[in-house]
Amino acid sequence: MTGQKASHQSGHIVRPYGDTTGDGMVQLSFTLPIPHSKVAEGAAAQLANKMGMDPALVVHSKPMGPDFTFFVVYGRVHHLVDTSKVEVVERDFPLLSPKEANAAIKRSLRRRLTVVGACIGTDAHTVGIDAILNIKGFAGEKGLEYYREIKVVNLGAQVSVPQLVDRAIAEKADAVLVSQVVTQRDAHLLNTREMSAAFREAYPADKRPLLIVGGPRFDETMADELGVDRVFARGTTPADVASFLVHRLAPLPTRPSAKAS
Ligand code: B12
Repeated sequence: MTGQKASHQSGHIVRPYGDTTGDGMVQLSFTLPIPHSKVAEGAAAQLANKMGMDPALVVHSKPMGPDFTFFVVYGRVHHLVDTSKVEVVERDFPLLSPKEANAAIKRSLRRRLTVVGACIGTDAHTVGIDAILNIKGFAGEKGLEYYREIKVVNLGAQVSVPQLVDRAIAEKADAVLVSQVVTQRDAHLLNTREMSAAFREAYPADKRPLLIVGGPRFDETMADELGVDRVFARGTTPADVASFLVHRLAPLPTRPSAKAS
């Protein structure tokens, strides 16, 4: 289950806004492998034109070493955006406070819920997973370590997939939380697929822990493709994750009036 892929229902057509409503003005930045020069600026404008910006104005260009130039281009696009065709993963479970999450776990599992977290592969960016797990938390919310009914095992950075599987088995993990921040050469996708395949091999289907992956450049609609139960992207807070854990592992009895808001 990957959450609801919801599309916006209002059927609204919009265009970008720069100086006046609907004028179509956008700003784009990129780097070309050309030394800083007039020709480089012309090349940047040409690229922007080919991308549909017309007119395209190079408003900033800066040498990045001797052989590269960084540009900011400002210009008009003529495309329309139809918000009724937008597909996103909406939260399809209620957002709980730590108190509510603890109570649900206690009532449903009658033991603490164990999560094992790590940055896998060569990724050393621990700030994101720590934001979710460490007691100090993120965005004014306490992390999962603050939840009395959640046991957190944070393995830190550069954990190999076999190490992660072994530790998940040893800890009898209910959920495994993996962070991937580096996306060069699709490392985040390759590592996640390797991880989910290893868990499927190591566990019988009905015993496998919940697999959750997160990081700023993930596409939340890709859970099925990556073989995980949920993908969380930038801006995720600990309560989002705790609420999802409860929803999947310690569900509250359904109340007809409960809304996923
Ligand atoms: C801090 C930082 C570092 C620190 C990391 C320190 C540490 N202990 O984490 C240091 C200096 C070590 C570092 C090193 C490198 N970095 Co760096 N780094 C950053 C930086 C500036 C901030 C990242 C960060 O901390 N964000 C704050 C956290 C809170 O946000 P977050 O990670 O997105 O997490 C949130 C969500 O995504 C989500 N989330 C994240 N993980 C998870 C997991 C789960 C389970 C869940 C539910 C949610 C979740 O929840 C979090 C809270 O909302 C970014 C640029 C940027 N501004 O983002 C570059 C950046 C990530 N680094 C980058 C690079 C290239 C590197 C290096 C390769 C540089 C080099 N050439 O050496 C090395 C790689 C080291 C390695 N082996 O991984 C690139 C990656 C580019 C790419 N396409 O992959 C970036 C984007 C910079 C850039 N623009 O080039 N880096």
